[in-house]
Amino acid sequence: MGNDNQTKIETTFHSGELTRDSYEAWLRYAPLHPDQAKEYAPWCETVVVASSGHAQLVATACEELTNGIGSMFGRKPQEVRNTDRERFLLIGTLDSADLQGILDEAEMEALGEEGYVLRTVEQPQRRFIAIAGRTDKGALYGAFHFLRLLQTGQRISDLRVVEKPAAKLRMINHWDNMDGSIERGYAGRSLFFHRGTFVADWKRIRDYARLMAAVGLNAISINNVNVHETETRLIAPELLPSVAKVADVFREYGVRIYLSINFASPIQLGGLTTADPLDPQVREWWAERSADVYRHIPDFGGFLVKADSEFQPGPFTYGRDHADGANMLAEALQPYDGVVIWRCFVYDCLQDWRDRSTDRAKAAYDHFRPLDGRFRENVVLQIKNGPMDFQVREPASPLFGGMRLTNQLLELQITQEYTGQQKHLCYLVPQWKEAIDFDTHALGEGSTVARVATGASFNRPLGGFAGVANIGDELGWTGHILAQANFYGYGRLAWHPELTPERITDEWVRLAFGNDPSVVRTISRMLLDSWSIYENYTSPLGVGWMVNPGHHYGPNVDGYEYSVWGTYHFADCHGIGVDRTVSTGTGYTGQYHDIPAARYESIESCPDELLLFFHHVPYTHVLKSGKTVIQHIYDSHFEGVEQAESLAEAWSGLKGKVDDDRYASVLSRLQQQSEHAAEWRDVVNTYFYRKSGIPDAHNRTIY
Ligand code: GCV
Repeated sequence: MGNDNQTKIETTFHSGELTRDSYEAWLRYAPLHPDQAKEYAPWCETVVVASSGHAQLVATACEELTNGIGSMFGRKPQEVRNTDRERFLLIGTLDSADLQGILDEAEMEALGEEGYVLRTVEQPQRRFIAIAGRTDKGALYGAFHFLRLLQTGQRISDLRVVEKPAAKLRMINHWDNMDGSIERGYAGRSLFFHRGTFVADWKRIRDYARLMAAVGLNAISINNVNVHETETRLIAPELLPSVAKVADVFREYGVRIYLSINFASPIQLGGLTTADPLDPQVREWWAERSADVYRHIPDFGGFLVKADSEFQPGPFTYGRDHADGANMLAEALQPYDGVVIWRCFVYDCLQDWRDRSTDRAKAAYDHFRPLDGRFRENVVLQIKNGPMDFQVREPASPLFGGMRLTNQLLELQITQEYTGQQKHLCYLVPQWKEAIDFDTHALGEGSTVARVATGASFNRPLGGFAGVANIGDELGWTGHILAQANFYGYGRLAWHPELTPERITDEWVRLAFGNDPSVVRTISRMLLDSWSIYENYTSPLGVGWMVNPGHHYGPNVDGYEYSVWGTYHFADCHGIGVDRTVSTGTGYTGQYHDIPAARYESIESCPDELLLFFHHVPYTHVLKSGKTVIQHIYDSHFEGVEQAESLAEAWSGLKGKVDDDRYASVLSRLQQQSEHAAEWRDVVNTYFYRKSGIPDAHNRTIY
């Protein structure tokens, strides 16, 4: 099994389709610079394993450590139980005899279930680096951290690292269908499914689990939240053994498996006449199904649910609300410590343009805020970062901080649905960081989305992050090789939301491309600038959408304006933007707490980049930048194309400094991006020139 897959991958590497580097992503473990190897070698020749009792993940950690070191030094370390060497690595759990006394009680407590220490310990006769967790999972994360230090050229002779994740749930959502397609997937077909069955490429899945664990991710849902007929059967007896096999592979890396379920399963699968969450037969059906799921997968994470959203079934059909629906499932999972992750992406997708008071942005808050306090403790509400749908620029969702008695999870989209579909470079870490750092003011200053979502603000038992995967079966995982940085960055932020985009970027570039300063500088700059470049040549000033409906690629200013989906920018010959104020608009600004509400309500204090999200203004309105809205649209679109071209130029300068295959693959996408950026510029500028009749102050070509 494993060998077949190995052969398949080897063959493809050698055929030159893509290098091993792109497959290995941030776990390349490239040979070290000789000076670094010399500095690290005395520590890294021997690994001592210290664990008490059954600790499966310590074995995984040890395997990672010895393989990683072997690859970087050209020689694997010796793995022993005891050593008389002067220097060595000691990996394991803190309760083992060798690691006793390294931390005091309080420090131990602070580490939690998944934390770890990396500590250089000096004892008479021996010095060692302890890589240790309170649990074996902590030790695994510690091993990956230590390997990262070596790969990125950090000092290790005086380590005092203590880490624990900010959030309990650090999850990946796959939108994979069992026919092998991926909804909004841009990197090939599903890793899990093919023609209605399981791919069973265990080597590949294991390598994916490694990539996840290396950035601290601990949960995965493997099927699309839009659950079709075949996927409904994933919780049925005939498919559960296969799900269990996938779970076995992820378990080796501390990742728990979840399934998206169909709320109407009792009807479609169970043959009942109703899926009413208050019906005793329905409740019993879910209890039985859950019991069966746990018979197959004792550490199953739980169910992810998209209900009453975009034509998915849900409790509304029976006159029940989301709390009734979620609680019914939560009750079924409770005996096994399972969790219900209930999505808040609920809105009227057929809103009429004549109805100016209905506002899609308000929908999630309107539906869920009144239910605060009604959800069981093992329900988590999954909320998209913004109130719309992963646009290039949106304000943070006011549901964060709007609820106090409900567990919450921040949903981010790693896959680039509206942000260039992995043809364009659009590094989203800076965007996510803005959402994470947004101050809801729910408990006064400092109640950031990060603190709310991780449960810290309101002392909630559960919380965290869910990222929609950008992964497919292409050898480089993400289509655009530089889009790997989005996956990496998501994992790092989910672990540690306080990390800066600069720090995460620097890490990723070093791991993926090595430590050559000019390479690190160039690629980091490209990544960090790319979101704002993409924004420049696409939808201006927070207005969003303007993409082709359906597939969401390429410019179409009125694509949604005149479609049945009801998502508007209201551009006419006088002005553009959506009035979401309390005083004259839809009232959306009133969903925020006082300080952000006031900031967005007033046209004077509303930040330029979100102006058209909150206000309808004439094209001649003068921004804080001093430009009129129309001139800003022209300037940013001309500039965006030049910037996109400069990305390709910057990359060209790396020829010979990065491997040829990744070089060529990225270059061709950057060239494509420049062409598409020019198309965006021309379509958007021409549209607004003709609507407004106002010429460009610099008289550039506008068709
Ligand atoms: C999985 C957007 C996407 C859909 C996606 C939906 C969701 O509308 O275009 O493909 O469906 O969000 O998040 O449920």
